[in-house]
Amino acid sequence: MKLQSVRLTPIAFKDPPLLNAAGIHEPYALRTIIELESDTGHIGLGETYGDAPVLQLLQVLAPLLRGMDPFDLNGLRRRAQQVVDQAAPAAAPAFALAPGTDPAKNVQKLYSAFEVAFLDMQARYLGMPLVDLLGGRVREAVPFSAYLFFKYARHIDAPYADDAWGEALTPAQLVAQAETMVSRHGFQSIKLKAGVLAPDQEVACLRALADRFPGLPLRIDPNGNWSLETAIRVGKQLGGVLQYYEDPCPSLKEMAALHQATGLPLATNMVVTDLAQFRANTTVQGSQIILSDHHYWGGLRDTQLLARLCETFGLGLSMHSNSHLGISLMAMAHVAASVPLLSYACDTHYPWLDPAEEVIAGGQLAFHDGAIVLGDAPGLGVDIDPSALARLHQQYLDCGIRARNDAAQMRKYQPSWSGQAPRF
Ligand code: GKR
Ligand code: MG
Repeated sequence: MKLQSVRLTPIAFKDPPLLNAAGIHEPYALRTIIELESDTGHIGLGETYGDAPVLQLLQVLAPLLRGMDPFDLNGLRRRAQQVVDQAAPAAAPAFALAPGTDPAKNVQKLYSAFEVAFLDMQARYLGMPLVDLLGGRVREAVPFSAYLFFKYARHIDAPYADDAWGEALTPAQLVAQAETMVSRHGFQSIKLKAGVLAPDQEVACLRALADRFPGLPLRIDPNGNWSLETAIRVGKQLGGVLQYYEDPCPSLKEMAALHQATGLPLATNMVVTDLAQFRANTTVQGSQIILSDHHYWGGLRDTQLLARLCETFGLGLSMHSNSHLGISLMAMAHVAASVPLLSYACDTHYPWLDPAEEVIAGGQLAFHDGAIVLGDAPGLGVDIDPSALARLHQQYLDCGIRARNDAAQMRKYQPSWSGQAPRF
C-alpha cells in the first residue's frame, strides 16, 4: 500500500466566549483536517492544530509523504524531524497557554498529526478498529468529564447569534451550566477551568458544585495563574472536595512545593509536557498525574509509551483537551481505550461544540453515561462529511483568524489586559 494523496484543509468552527487565565476564546477555533488516500483506495483521517505556524509546517511535510508506505512510522518521524530542522527558527508564540502553540513541540505535533492518519489507514486496511491495532481494548468505553468554563453570554465581535449556554460568572450560573452538561451527556466527574475570577469566588463556585453534586469527583484548573501562597491557601480550603488539583502554579518547582505543603495530588498539562520535563518531575515530584495529549506528546503510540512510564514511576494518567472536533475525540478515545493505566476521566471541550459545526459524517458524536463507547468500525470509526468540510473551510477563509490568541481577544474587552500569570 502506498500513499497516493495527502490533503490538508484548514477549518474554523464557532467557539463560545470561554474565559481562562490568558483571556477569552475567539469566536472561531482553528483546526487542520488531514485526509490521506492510498493506491488501494483506503483512507486515513487526522485532526490537529490549525494555527498558521503549525499549518505551514504541515504543508511542507505533506508532499514529502506521497508514495510512502503508511506502515512506515519511522519514515514519517524522520521526515517530520527534517522539516522542522530545515524550517526557519520559530518565533515565540504570541499566546502560550496551550502547549499546542509551543514551537519546541513542533516535531511531536507534525508527527502526531500524520501518525493518527497513518494508523487510521493501517487499521482500515486491516479491517479492524484502531484500538485493536494499538494492542487491543482494555475498556470498551472511555470516560470523559464535564468541562465547565466561566463565560460571557456573547462574544464582542462574533458575526453569529449568541450560544444557548448564556453567561456563567456566579456560583448559581456555573451550577446551571454543570446541570445542563451532566444531564445532557451523563458525565460522572467535573472539571472547572479557573484562574479567571478572584480565587475566593472560584472557591465559592467549587463549593456550590460540591453541594449540588455530592460525591461527584471535582477538579479545578487555574492554568498556573495562582502564586504558591494562593495555591496553598486554596488547596487547604478545597482539599476535602478535590479529586485532584490541576496546574494551580506556573512552575514545576512551585508545584513541588505545593505538593509538599498540602499533600494534594497535583495534575498537569503545563509543567510536564515532554519527556525531558517528565524526567525532571521524577526527581522533584511536582505532579502526580500527567494529563497527556497525543497532539503534542507525539501521537498515539507515544501516548502509550507515556502511560507505561507513568505506571513505572507510580504516576496517574488522564487526558488534556483544547477546542476540537470528532476526529480528535475518536483518536483520544481509541488510545485511551488501549492503555491499562487511565486513572481518571479525560478532559474534552467537545460539549462546547455547536452541533452544526462538526466535520464528520452523521454529525456530533454522543456520550453514553459520560463515555465514548468504541464500536467495531474499522480505523477511527468516523468519516468526513465533504460538504461540512467545505463550509468550515470557507469559514476559515472568511473569519480572518490565523492563530489562537486569547489574550489579544481579551484586550477587545479590556484594553489594558496583559494575560500575565500568575495574576492572583
Ligand atoms: O481552552 O481555554 C481553554 C483551556 O484553558 C485550554 O487552552 C487549556 O490548554 O484545557 C486546557 C487545560 O487543561 O489547561
Ligand atoms: Mg489544564
